[in-house]
Amino acid sequence: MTPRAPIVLDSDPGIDDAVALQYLLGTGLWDLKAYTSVGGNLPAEQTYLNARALARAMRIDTDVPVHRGAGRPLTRLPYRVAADFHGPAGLGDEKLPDSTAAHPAESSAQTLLRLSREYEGELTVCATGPLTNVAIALLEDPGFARRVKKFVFMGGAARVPGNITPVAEFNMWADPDAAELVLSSGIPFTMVDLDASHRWLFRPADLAALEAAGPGTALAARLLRVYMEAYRGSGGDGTCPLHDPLAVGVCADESFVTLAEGAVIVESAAELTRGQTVFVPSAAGRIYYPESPALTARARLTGRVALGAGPRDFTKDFVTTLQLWPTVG
Ligand SMILES: [Ca+2]
Repeated sequence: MTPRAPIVLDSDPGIDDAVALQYLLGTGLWDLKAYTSVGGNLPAEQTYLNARALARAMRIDTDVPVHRGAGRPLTRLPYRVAADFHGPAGLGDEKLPDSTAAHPAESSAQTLLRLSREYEGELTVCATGPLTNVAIALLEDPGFARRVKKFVFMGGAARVPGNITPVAEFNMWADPDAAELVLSSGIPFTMVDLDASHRWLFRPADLAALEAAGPGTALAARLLRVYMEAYRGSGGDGTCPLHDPLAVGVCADESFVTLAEGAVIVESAAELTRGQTVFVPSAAGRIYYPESPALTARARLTGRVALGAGPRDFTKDFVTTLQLWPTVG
């Protein structure tokens, strides 16, 4: 049997973050070394409490430490509550009990740094919230970028509209300075953006399958029902995207998406286009900004960007895999 690979999930739970954690555990592929919370969908203290409660509900709180993220974005005002999509406390209508685990002194960013040293060249980092913690780790030690094996994040919109402004995806918008710092660090990144996540939808039939699967998926089904209603309320068709779970899926199998090589430059100066992710494809082989040596150099810091769905059915894998990790509550 292949040993399970070390991973950190850096997350701002949040409904889709919550089911992304259950999906990660269900795959059986990963050795989850830490669950590092970050502010985003909610203020940092609430995402930390939600992460602890989820760790308990998923029966990992005695094995996997949960860490507290930075109290605010790098330069912006504190995170606010995205209650429209995630409910007033971030997890729909749930009131999950807190874990009884001790509160670790180590912050999320410190944990990322420590694990990047302990598992140099092996560690996968999956981020499903704003990139504040990862940016702080890089500010503390730029070597973080070359020690991680792979950095996969949910965020951005390469060629499709945004979901918080016409051009910006929420995670990139919430801390654009952090995002630009991370994506210009040389870290080997894979961006799982709206271009891909809006292609793998969770449908009423999938919800029915989870509801029929018994108590182990009841929490996920209740959360996803709220999430689907939120999307319906904002003009959706009764389905919801699987943003954060897809990023976890891509950590193990890139065939869920179609990838292209290129730079992603995040707008962090202008307010109108704050958090816009400008995708500069490598394939074209041309220089897009000949009059700006800085942008020309920046465009050479490339990674992999999801531009659409891939051949393997992610929604199907998600629904099956959740059932392999029953939760309590
Ligand atoms: Ca998230």
